[in-house]
Formats: sequence, structure tokens, C-alpha cells
Amino acid sequence: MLDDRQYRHFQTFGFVALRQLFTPDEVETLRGEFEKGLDLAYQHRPFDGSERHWAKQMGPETPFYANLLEDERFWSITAQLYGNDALAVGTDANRYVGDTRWHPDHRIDPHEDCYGVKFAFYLDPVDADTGALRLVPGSHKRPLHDDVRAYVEGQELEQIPDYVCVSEPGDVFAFDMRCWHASFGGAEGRRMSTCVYYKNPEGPEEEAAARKRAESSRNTPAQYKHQANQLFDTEWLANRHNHPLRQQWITRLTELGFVDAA
Ligand SMILES: O=C(O)CCC(=O)C(=O)O
Repeated sequence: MLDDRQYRHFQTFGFVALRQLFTPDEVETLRGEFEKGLDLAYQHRPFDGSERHWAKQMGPETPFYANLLEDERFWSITAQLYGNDALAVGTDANRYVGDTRWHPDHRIDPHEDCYGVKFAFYLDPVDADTGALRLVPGSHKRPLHDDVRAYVEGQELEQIPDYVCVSEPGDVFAFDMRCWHASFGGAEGRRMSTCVYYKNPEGPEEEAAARKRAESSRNTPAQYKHQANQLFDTEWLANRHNHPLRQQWITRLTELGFVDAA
């Protein structure tokens, strides 16, 4: 869980650094599984640096990744931030290409969109010159969130004052997905993964916003030309060992339309 300082840092600035959350052995496991999982997902188009490779939740061939959403280190922080009814909505693996423009992942108004936390980790060292994640501290809240939106249009990437998330393998950055973020100067094939959790939407307006988000999330695999339109691995959804927390998530994800009813 976050200590008091970390919690206040997250609430105030919209992010917190979790240094060496993964052990060196776990980093080695993640690296091995990352290569295996992405190679499997892109057997027909091996990585050549010309386009980003993105894989949704990876399956039983990559067991550490396959069970990452349930990792207590992520879940305890999520539950601390949003309560025990928060839900896991996805995990991925990316080989990034080029710069990432300034954007928030989610809209600021909870009646228009979900909100939640993204745990992002890079499998190689990244800094200001090599494509580290950059965040505008405090931009998960109004009025700064809207002010940045108005300012960012037409500006060069470098012209936004930011916090550079310098990161060593094993470090994880947790950020509120309404925070404006970007990266630039990274090497082709920058290896990065995320685990994402949302606050459980409450009331008809938040639920409607979540359904809208579910619809657009389900298009993501198609955007990357993957055949299955499911964000989750089939085995994870089958939940053969009846993991209670996973079942709680699957039930809610199904209600909201993030996954198909069985
Ligand atoms: O690493 C990057 O280039 C940006 C990551 C990002 O935009 C995201 O995870 O939403």
C-alpha cells in the first residue's frame, strides 16, 4: 500500500513512483515473457521498428504476465485509492515506436468517462533523453486539466513543463489516467507494460459513461489488427481456479460491457 506521503503525492500531483516494486528476478521473468508474448502475438509481422506492437493481456504461455492484474502490490494500492469494489480493466505489453503526443487517457468528467489508475513499467532504463514517461503534475484535476488542453494545441512536445519519470527496470509509476502525459526521444522498440484499474462507476450517469468507454476499449484490438476483439485472455476469463477477486471483476466487467456474457 501507499504510505501517507505517497498517498498525498498521488492525490496532489496525480502520480507516484514505486521504486523497485519488482525484484531483479521478476524483471528477468518479465523480460523473457514480454519477448515471448509479443513474438507470439505478432508472428505474422515481426517487429521491424516501423510500427508500434501492442499485445492485450497475455495468456498461460506467459504465467507471470497472465496473473499480473491480481498482483497484491497493484491491487492493494488500487483498493486503497478507490475501494474494494474497484475493477481491473486490462494489462498490456508494448514495443513503442517514436514519440507519444501529449494526451490524457480519460476525460475529466466522471459523467463522461471512467477514471482510475495505470501502473506503468519499462523493462529498460529510460530518462529524459531516452523516452521516459512525462507527466504534467496536478493535471488530473480541474482547472489545470482543462487549461493544459487549451494550451497544448499546436505546441511543440518540448514546450510543456513536465515531470520526467526517470525509471530503472523494476520501477513502476502509478498515475491517474486523467493526467496529461507524453514521451519523446525514445528508442524504437521501447519495452513498456501497464496494468489498469478503474473506480467502480456509481449511479446511472457514471455507468453510462463506463459503457461508452467499454465500447471504445473493445475496438482497441482491431486498431492493432488483432483478430479477437477481447481485451482479456480466454483462460483468465475462464477463471478455472475460481479466484474470488477475479470473479468479482469479471462479473462487473460483463455488466458494463467490457467483456461478453459467457
Ligand atoms: O511511454 C509512452 O510513450 C507513453 C505511454 C502512454 O502514453 C500511456 O501508457 O498511456
